[in-house]
Amino acid sequence: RRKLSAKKERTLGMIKPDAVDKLGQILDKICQKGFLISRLRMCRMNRNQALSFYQEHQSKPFLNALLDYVTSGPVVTFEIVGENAVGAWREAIGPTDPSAARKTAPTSIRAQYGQDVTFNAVHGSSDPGAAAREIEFFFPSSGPVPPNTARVGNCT
Ligand code: RTP
Ligand code: MG
Repeated sequence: RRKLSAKKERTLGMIKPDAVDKLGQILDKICQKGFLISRLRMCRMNRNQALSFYQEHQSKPFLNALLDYVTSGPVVTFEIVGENAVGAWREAIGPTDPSAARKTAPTSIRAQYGQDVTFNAVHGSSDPGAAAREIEFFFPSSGPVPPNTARVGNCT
């Protein structure tokens, strides 16, 4: 029986450029953990798009390294739908720093696929408000999502 407090949520997940060559393994792991992916696309962000996506980090010392990283190649982004999706997905990816993840959350995605605190393989929305904004960023509700057919599209 569903708990009264259980609420269906949405969150935005992203496989960052350095982990896209492990796409199959990471998607397998996501499915094994029981997540439902409702929409998914592959695209490449330009610097302005990445800055907009990471606007909460505008004044952080790691901003430029982060923008270099996420624009270095295509990303695979997806919407996850389910009870407590935001928190459950954050838990599944593990702590920001993969070396910490390997100690405290060894079965997490960052423990297995992350390299270091910058190159940490995956993203997860931090809260439901950020999730709504980030889902709209990659899956805009007005206008068609640009088709990515023969080649990887730009994230416009
Ligand atoms: P994310 O947003 O990607 O899910 O990661 P997060 O919440 O765990 O970490 P956040 O603080 O939001 O940082 C966003 C991304 O910036 C890079 N980063 N580098 N000290 C550093 O050099 C540093 N800290 C964070 C990571 O790629 C991180 O995921
Ligand atoms: Mg974050």
